[in-house]
Amino acid sequence: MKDSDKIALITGITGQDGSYLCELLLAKGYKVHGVVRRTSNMLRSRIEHLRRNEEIYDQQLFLHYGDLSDSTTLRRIVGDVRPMELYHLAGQSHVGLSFEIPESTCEEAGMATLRLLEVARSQPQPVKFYHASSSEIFGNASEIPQTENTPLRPTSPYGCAKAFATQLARVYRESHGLYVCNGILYNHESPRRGENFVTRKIARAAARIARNLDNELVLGNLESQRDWGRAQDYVQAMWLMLQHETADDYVVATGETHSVREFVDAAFAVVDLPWEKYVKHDPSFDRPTEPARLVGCADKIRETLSWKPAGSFRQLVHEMVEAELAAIDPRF
Ligand code: NAP
Ligand code: F7E
Repeated sequence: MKDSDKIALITGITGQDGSYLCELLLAKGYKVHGVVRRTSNMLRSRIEHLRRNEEIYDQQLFLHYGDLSDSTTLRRIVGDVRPMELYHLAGQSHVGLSFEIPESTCEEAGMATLRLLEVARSQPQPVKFYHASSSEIFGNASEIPQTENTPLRPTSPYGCAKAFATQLARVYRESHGLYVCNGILYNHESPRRGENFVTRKIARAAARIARNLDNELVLGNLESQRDWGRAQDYVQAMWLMLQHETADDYVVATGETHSVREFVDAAFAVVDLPWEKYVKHDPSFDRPTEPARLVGCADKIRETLSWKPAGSFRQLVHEMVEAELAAIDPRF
């Protein structure tokens, strides 16, 4: 089948990954359907440019109201849209917040995935299902780097919920023969990252301090290490997974780790400021528990699906700070 005959459904289309994935699929000629929640504010900033484009909106891109807690609506949407590919990305995605709101986090990341797997299983046509798993399932990882076979030892409510959903996806693949892939993605960032994730928070503060709009950046643990990649590369990996003949699980990562301190240092270097003067510590941003060193081995997806990430850590930091500077003053 040609890509231009394909229909995809994305949950979480308004999020960082959903918006990039939507653009990728539209560029391939897909008809893209997205599930959006009802909010008091109609502006959906990450996909607003697509919604305002008359050649795209309601021609190639269609939005449907739905919520992960509302299984009758989800079932109706899937039944009406009849997607060939279902990318399930929606849910509360902040690990730190999952300690504050564990029940809704587990409902969204765990139970909602089960509901959607059931919906996919009951469709008359085959549905290829992508589940947005996470490196957080490895938590206190028993080995470095982690692979698809590393045991699951999550250290946060978010990680527990993703581990539950990851195992369920495997069970549905093995017991019901459903085509379902777990993308075990390590942190991936972009100018569209939510403002309360550490990379965006740092990039935004560096730009605002440089333009005299702020005078400090308050952070938690500077020594935390993460394997940070580019979101645009990671949505390409999601698509590649569903193009393969057989469903499987794949780690998607750069294989490199950097500390929060290194990210701060690189971001402030872009605006040529000494970060030590502006960065303060507030223990309320520390987490009750942090995963051990999470670093992924992406050999399987590189070898099987020829996935290749573009760009380095320095380029990512640069891109994020430049985007913040441009948002303050588009002439730059
Ligand atoms: P994000 O920017 O936080 O986007 C989350 C999306 O889920 C938004 O579209 C949000 O809608 C939607 N959503 C949340 N709760 C919902 C609900 N109850 N009903 C319907 N929609 C709901 O997350 P992301 O960074 O794009 O990540 C996408 C997925 O990958 C998430 O499942 C995340 O846990 C997982 N993941 C992300 C990373 C990463 O580094 N980014 C790594 C591994 C796994 P609103 O716009 O209305 O809030
Ligand atoms: O934290 C430390 C914090 O919130 C990264 C999600 O996409 O990736 C993401 O989860 C590190 C942590 O991302 C602040 O303690 C210090 O060690 O940007 P983050 P995360 O928790 O790694 C995984 C793979 C996902 O699946 C998730 O959906 O940075 N840190 N100071 C801070 N973090 C935040 N947010 N804010 C701070 O002030």
